[in-house]
Amino acid sequence: MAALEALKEALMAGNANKVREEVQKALEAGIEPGTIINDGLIAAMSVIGVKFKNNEVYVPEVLVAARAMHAGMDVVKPLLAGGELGNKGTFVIGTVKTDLHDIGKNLVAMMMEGVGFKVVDLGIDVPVEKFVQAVEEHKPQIVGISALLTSTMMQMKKTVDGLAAYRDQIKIMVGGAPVTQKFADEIGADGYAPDAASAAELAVKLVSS
Ligand code: B12
Repeated sequence: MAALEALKEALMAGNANKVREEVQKALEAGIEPGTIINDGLIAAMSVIGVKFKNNEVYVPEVLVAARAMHAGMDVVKPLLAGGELGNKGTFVIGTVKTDLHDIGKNLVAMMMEGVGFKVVDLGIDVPVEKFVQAVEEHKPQIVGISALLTSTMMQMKKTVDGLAAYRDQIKIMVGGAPVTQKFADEIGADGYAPDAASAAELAVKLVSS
């Protein structure tokens, strides 16, 4: 959508103030919050994700773009409660025990909020028991597990195993650079996605199936 081009450019440049301004302008122009999120914020963040994969941008650019996306989300989020995106339920997410990477997890969390989930972020270095406790407490529809190190992938399996008693209540999604669809199938996860935008699409599919 042409009206969102300036917003997308500001986000890709990591200019949080400009993103806030452009979101405000888009709202004043009558563009729906859901459209601003999907066709503006998420669309631009997806471009950054692809550029990162192709080594055209690096971690600092990803971080400033993510921060700019947050700034934009903060402006639209209050308008979403009960809005057109609806309430998809609760999404619990965390990075597995002994793994301290959280940039990708945070992007996934943000995208989930964008498509209407209430997100409970358990942070990094999350032991199996903490995932279990969060399921007991928050009764989520989906649990997302992130791992960035080959050495922590088995921790992901342990987490899936640890949640066995809840599998009739929750769907489990896994992701992170070393994770593949094949690995996700092997450890018995319900879903895998290679990036935050497809993770959000898959989550919506999982709760509506
Ligand atoms: C930034 C970074 C760090 C930062 C982390 C900062 C932070 N706050 O996260 C710091 C410096 C702390 C770090 C530390 C280490 N790191 Co590091 N790190 C990276 C780096 C450069 C980028 C990772 C990243 O943020 N990518 C950007 C995000 C957007 O991508 P992403 O995480 O893949 O997430 C996307 C998808 O995977 C998916 N996704 C992610 N999570 C989930 C979850 C679900 C449910 C779903 C559906 C999808 C999904 O969606 C995301 C968004 O699109 C990578 C190299 C690389 N190019 O990937 C190495 C890398 C991951 N690190 C590596 C290593 C070895 C380490 C250290 C062991 C280094 C050391 N010797 O100290 C430590 C380990 C610390 C620990 N215990 O965890 C290796 C891992 C090798 C391996 N195969 O195991 C890598 C690949 C670098 C390398 N080539 O050697 N690291």
